[in-house]
Amino acid sequence: MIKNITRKFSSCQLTENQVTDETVYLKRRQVLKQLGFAGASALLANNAQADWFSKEEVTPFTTQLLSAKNTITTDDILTPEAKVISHNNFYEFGTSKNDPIENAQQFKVNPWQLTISGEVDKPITLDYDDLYKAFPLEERIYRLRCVEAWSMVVPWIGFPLADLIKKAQPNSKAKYVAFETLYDPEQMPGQSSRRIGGGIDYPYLEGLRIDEAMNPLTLLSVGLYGKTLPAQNGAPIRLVVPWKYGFKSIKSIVAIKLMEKMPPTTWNILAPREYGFYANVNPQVDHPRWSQASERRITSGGLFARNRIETLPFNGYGEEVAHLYKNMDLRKNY
Ligand SMILES: Nc1nc2c(c(=O)[nH]1)N[C@H]1C(S)=C(S)[C@@H](COP(=O)(O)O)O[C@H]1N2
Ligand SMILES: [Mo]
Repeated sequence: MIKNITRKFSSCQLTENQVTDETVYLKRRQVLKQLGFAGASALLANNAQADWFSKEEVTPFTTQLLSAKNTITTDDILTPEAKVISHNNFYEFGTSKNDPIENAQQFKVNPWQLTISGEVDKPITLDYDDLYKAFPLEERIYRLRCVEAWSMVVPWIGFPLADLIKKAQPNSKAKYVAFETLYDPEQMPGQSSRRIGGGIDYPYLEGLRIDEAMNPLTLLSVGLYGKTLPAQNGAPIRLVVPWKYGFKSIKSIVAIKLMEKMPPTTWNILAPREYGFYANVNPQVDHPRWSQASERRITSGGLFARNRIETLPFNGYGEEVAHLYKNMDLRKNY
């Protein structure tokens, strides 16, 4: 299921199709055609972010295949891009799955500033361009498992969070990492209305233990499907922690702070009995209101409608991360 291969991208700002992967996208395009999806390109033509399979010519590889022992991909079938960018949780733009794609289109991501501060010797500020240029970008195909029991398979583009943290030189007090989403009620309607924003106290906050943050799987993502990240997926930069429930993968990050104490996190504050700080994907521990033993994999639908699958411990990434939790009882919720 897991292969030790990743595609590395040269560090440059991504533009549409600049980093299209032939093997994946051409194949999918053929599959879609065979299934009679040729007309789908017309439906998507209005959306510049969504037309990779409307193009007759696909830009040739700008990527190199190389083996990298710390990065992984999967053989799982990718969730179609049109679904990845239209079925979202981003409560700052509304609580329905289709609210973010509708309400985030005017979201301004440039200029942007991301600061790394706290228990570090070298605080860092990344400006918009730095997000794409400061570190080598690579593609990671990860499963994303939402606590609501649906999942996707997404080809992210980004760089390991560890690269950034190392550069900031954490001191010996740095035990946790806190993350904060932009607070801008004028742009984010959910932040100015509790009804639209689902009653969350914004800004959205998340956190990891330092060893989780430094794990090679933990990614800061700036793109997906070979393009810059759409606003609704957390532009310009979001976290992806594939072995944890999706709510840990905080979007549109403006601040990363190294901390001595465990930081407060949004869903844990709101409902501590339902959402732990760790929130590792765990089929043995049900949500108080539903089972976590299985999940609905979001696919192209139709012919692939049989998509109820078993949920795997750590979302299938146990080999990479189970050692981080040796001392924890996996039958309990954390
Ligand atoms: N700032 C912020 N980050 C967020 C959320 C949110 O509402 N606000 N939702 C989370 C949840 S519950 C999930 S499942 C993922 C969804 O990411 P996607 O829309 O790219 O699939 O984003 C997470 N990050
Ligand atoms: Mo989620």
